Order: sequence, then C-alpha cells, then structure tokens
Amino acid sequence: MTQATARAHTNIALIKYWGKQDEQLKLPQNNSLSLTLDHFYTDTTVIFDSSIATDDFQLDGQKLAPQNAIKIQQLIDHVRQLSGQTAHAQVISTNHVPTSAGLASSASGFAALAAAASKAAGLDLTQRDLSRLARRGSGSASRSIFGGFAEWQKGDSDETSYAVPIQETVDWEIAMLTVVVTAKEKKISSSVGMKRSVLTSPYYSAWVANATQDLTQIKQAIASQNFEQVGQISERNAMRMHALTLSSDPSFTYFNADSLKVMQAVNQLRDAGIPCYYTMDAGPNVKIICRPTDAPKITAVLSADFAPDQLILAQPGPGISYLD
Ligand code: 2P0
Repeated sequence: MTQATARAHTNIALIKYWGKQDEQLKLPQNNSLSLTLDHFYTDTTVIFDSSIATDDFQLDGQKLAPQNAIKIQQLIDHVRQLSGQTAHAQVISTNHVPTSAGLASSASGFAALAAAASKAAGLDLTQRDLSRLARRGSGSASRSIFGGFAEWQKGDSDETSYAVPIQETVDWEIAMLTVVVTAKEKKISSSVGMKRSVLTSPYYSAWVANATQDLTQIKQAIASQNFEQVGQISERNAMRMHALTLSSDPSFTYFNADSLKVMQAVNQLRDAGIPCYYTMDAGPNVKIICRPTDAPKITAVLSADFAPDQLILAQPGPGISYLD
C-alpha cells in the first residue's frame, strides 16, 4: 500500500481560457494567466491498495457515484498507465471552500489529485509534468500547480501544453474579494459553454487575437507591479470572454441581476477614487480585484446588499504542497 496527500489552491484567471483546440487532451485555443488564491484549497489523499477490489472516490465525506467520477477515474487510470501501478485506488478529497460559496473547485481539485496520485504511484514528476497531468482533469487545474501568477501556455500537443510560473511570490498589494451572489449550480457547464462559443460565436477569432494581446500587456503590468493596469486588462478580458457567451447561438450568459449590481458598485467605487476591477467566470459570482487596504471600504459598500459570508477576501496563495 502506498499513499500521498497533496494540497492545491484554486486560481482565478485574469486572462481567461474559453475554448479548446483539442477536447480530449484539453488543449486550449489561447494562453491564459491566473492568480492562485490562499483562501480556497483542496486536500486530496490517494491510496493505492492491492487489497481493495475497485477504485473508490470520496468527496467531502460522500462516496461519488461512478457517473460523477468519470474525469477522476480517467486521471487515476492515466497515472496507473504512466507508473505501472496495478492496485486499485482510494481517493479522499476535501474542499476547503467556505460553506456554499458556489466557487468552482475543479482547478484545485484536479491539481491536488494529480499531485497526490502521481506521488502515491511512485512517479517523481517535475512541476511541468504535474501541470500537464492536472490539465487532463480540468484545463484550469494546470495553473494551480504554481503559486502567485501563472501562465498556461497552450502548446499544440500533450507534451507542450502546461503552465509556467510568472511571479510565484507576489510581494505587492493585490487581493481578490469574492462576492458570492449565489451558490446554485450553473446551468451551462464551462466545457459545454466554451465549446458552443468556439463553434458558433462569430467573434471567436477576434477573442483569440485579443486575448493574446491582453496576455502580453498583463505580463508587463505584473512585472512592473502596476496594480491599475493589471485590473484594467483583467476586467476588459473578462468582459470579452462573456461577450462570447452572449454572441453564441443559442446565446447564453452567466450574469444575473446581482452580478450586474456588483459590477455597477465597482464602477461607482472607481468613480469615487477607489481603484477596483471585476472579473467573472462560468457563474454569476463576481471577483473584485482590489488592494487589500481598500477591501474594508469596498466591503462596507457591498454590505448594503450582501451578507458578511457572501464577501470573502483572498490574497495570493501558494502552489502545490504535500502534507505527509
Ligand atoms: C478560466 N474557466 O480560465 C476559465 C474562465 C471558466 C471561465 O477554466 O473543460 O473547469 O475542465 O477544461 O477548467 C473553467 O473551466 O474546464 C475555466 P475544462 P475548466 O479559469
């Protein structure tokens, strides 16, 4: 019996991944760039045990039915193939995300699974190879191998599509305030949504060209620790991603009335001299990019509409770690 436990933190993309060039290998259409956060993480233990008769997957204390564990099963099978390990696996995973925060945990989940499974199977993978392995579970997980700012380089094959660290230690002021507008499951998964955008949005090729420019500019802004520029580029990139959902056929959106309310509040705060910017992913929650010193003022304004447990402040977080 061999086992390992790994911890991975979630990440929020500032330059978004929205569309694949290869569905099977999860190769994206454009490079993306994210900030890993300290507040939200997943701990996963993988045990290869020759005395058990089937693979067994547990998430937050509940056994997963096989139909809900297909991507986990595929990743474990791939690790067995790479390592020559033949025993069945027990996978025990716990998400440390504030109760019903409604935040995607696939990035931290598949990064922690890749790290724990490969170590338990006796593979000694480089961070690059760990990123490639995590990518097979969920594209955004490739970035959660690294702390701070990370870029997922799209590549054009399994070997060349992985994340690299851009700035692992973020020793300047940048934070993210998550506004949990709803904890409900999204109706259109990101995989389904991005595929529809690639196939039907007439603006898709413009998105890819723009994202490439946004990426070059945000890397310069990060290197020079220019908070305002990082915020501005992130906000416009997020809105361009969401324009792809609106311009798909049939059209869809992840915005709801509360998302718009938060975006309006951010615009008003900015007009009042507090630099802050919004970004959104495949759901209605809004993440506000701000300086940690401004967070109390922003929280005070949003408290008129949202309860304290709907406003969660996170700072830049670390990459993968092993807990045993
Ligand atoms: C991102 N999102 O860059 C983008 C922005 C959502 C919006 O990556 O199909 O769970 O498993 O590769 O990684 C969410 O999609 O999708 C995502 P798959 P994933 O963070």
